[in-house]
Amino acid sequence: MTSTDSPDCLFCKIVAGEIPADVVATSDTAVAFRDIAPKAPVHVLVVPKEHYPDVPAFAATDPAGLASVIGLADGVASELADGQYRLVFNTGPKAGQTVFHVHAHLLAGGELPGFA
Ligand code: DGP
Repeated sequence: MTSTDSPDCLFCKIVAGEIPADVVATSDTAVAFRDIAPKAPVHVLVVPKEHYPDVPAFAATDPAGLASVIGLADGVASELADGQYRLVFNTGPKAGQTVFHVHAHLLAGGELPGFA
């Protein structure tokens, strides 16, 4: 499934440039843009251009694409922060996933609160 196969998907529309976003980096296969409701000094969402609903579907179908998302996130963390970061893939509504186009939350900048 490609991004254009999901016309109602918010992040497909951002990837397509149909909805504005503060894009901080792109690659051939992924786009990184600032989260609209940041939870850290640097809070960027990194999404593949192709549409997958969540990270297990993405990993099962395109593991190289998942590696590319992580690589783009790493580069953004070095560019906008000090290269130390947290990556979060919320998976499923009970875990807080609200947009069903796989996305990595890149959280960085300053001391991040611990969890668990
Ligand atoms: P999640 O809850 O894991 O599905 O994360 C979805 C994130 O998407 C959430 O942190 C807020 C962000 N978000 C929602 N709508 C928009 C939008 O229109 N633009 C941007 N940049 N971020 C959005």
